[in-house]
Amino acid sequence: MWRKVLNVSLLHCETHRQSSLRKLCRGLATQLVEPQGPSVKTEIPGPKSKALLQQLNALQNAGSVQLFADYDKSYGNYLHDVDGNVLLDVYTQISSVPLGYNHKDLLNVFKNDHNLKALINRPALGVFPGEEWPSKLQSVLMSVAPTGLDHVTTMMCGSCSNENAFKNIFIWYQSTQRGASKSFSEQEMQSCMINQMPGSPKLSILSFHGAFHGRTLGSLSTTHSKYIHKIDIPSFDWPIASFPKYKYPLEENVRENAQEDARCLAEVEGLIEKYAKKGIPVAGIIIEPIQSEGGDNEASPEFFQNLQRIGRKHGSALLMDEVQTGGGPTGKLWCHEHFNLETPPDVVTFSKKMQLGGYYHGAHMKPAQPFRVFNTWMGDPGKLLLLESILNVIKQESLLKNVEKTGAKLKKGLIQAQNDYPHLLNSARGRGTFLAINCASTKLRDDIITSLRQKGIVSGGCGDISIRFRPALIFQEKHVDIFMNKFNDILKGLK
Ligand code: PSZ
Repeated sequence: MWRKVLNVSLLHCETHRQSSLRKLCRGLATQLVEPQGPSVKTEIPGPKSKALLQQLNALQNAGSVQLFADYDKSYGNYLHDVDGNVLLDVYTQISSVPLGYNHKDLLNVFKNDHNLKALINRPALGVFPGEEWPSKLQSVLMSVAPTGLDHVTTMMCGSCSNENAFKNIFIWYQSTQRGASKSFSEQEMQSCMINQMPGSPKLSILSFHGAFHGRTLGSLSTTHSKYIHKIDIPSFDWPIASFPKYKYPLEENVRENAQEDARCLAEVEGLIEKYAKKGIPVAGIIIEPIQSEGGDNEASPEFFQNLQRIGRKHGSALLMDEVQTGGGPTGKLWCHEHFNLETPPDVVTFSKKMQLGGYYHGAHMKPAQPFRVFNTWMGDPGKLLLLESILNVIKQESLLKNVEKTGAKLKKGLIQAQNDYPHLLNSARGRGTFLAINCASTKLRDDIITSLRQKGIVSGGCGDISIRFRPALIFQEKHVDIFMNKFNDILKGLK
């Protein structure tokens, strides 16, 4: 109805030849309003989604597709599907939509011709960057750089950010071994061409059980969340340590959880020593501030502080993978800033909510020669323009404060639910709106997610038994109420 009125008034505008009025009407037409709540008209996926699924399946394996969305109609916290269903989205494209759908400021970014040209004329940034690139990097990405990291390398996605960060760490490690001023030997230059030592050295990245760092060949060797990601793919022999598994509530299990930290840290140190002896030294340690795909597993600030100390003692760099945690959902732009590390991590990777991939790093990580970390696009100026607007909105609308407030309410609701249904739910946890809760079994978790979808809520699972929450930063307390009502209805039915 509202759309019809706007369309009619737009037509009316066209009959006037006054461009200012036309502009005003166009502005109005983009002012979609957020629905009051979800509305579900068909089973999900509905008939149209199913037909499209068939069409897509003829071209590729589309077995992971849940529904087809209508991105013209989707708005704010609500995802519309092609069957006319309207769903409250607490999953946001695997945690990658900071301002919800069709935010007005983002709709305006490419209405500016200059910005549109930056989008269309996508450069090979490593060779032909535009005049504005250095100043945009400075004013946008560096304005939110983690404390102490004054360099940035842009990339495409999360996997390739980690992948290139590994390369960067290996380059740094070898330069410390060789002495930065020394040039490559003839033997190194020749042997690397046939994947042999010493030019292709045996080095490793230590990762953690349950970790997810991407699916490209190098990053996949550090991913350990599900076998389906890894099976049939060759992997490096790199060390894998246990990630802490805490007992909840944290306040009641302080001693056990501290012991768990100590156990895992001892394992890290043991593995670093073992791999050094094996002739595959650990050049770097990669870790998520909160393990996400692996089940929203948290570790304490003390764990991270001690991990950094161990790395430093053995000459291994620390890479914080903030691909999923970065961009504000924990209440800080970078989750590791909750940990009070003694010194900045050596590398922090990002993607998802940040729109483009990449990594921040210290000056020591800057390769001495060009073309060592490089690809055609190396990021995307168009995405940086979107990020510029996103960061402005985060600041203007105090969205990190909003995340804290909304997250506190959601966490309270989840704790209440686990107290009411202790046989179904436990271990509510997380920071900001980056929250999760465990279900009594995998089947129960999957059933709850399916029931939520049928009630108009898009949520996601992680690990074997967890439901995770990854709403946009604009998620508000009223949305928490809508979610909790539906969630409690389902739990009541399961009693
Ligand atoms: O199944 C998948 O491939 C998924 S589901 C969620 C992700 C991937 N997350 C991506 C991710 C991440 O969460 C962390 C902590 N590090 C790296 C990645 C990889 O990012 P992309 O998917 O952009 O390559």
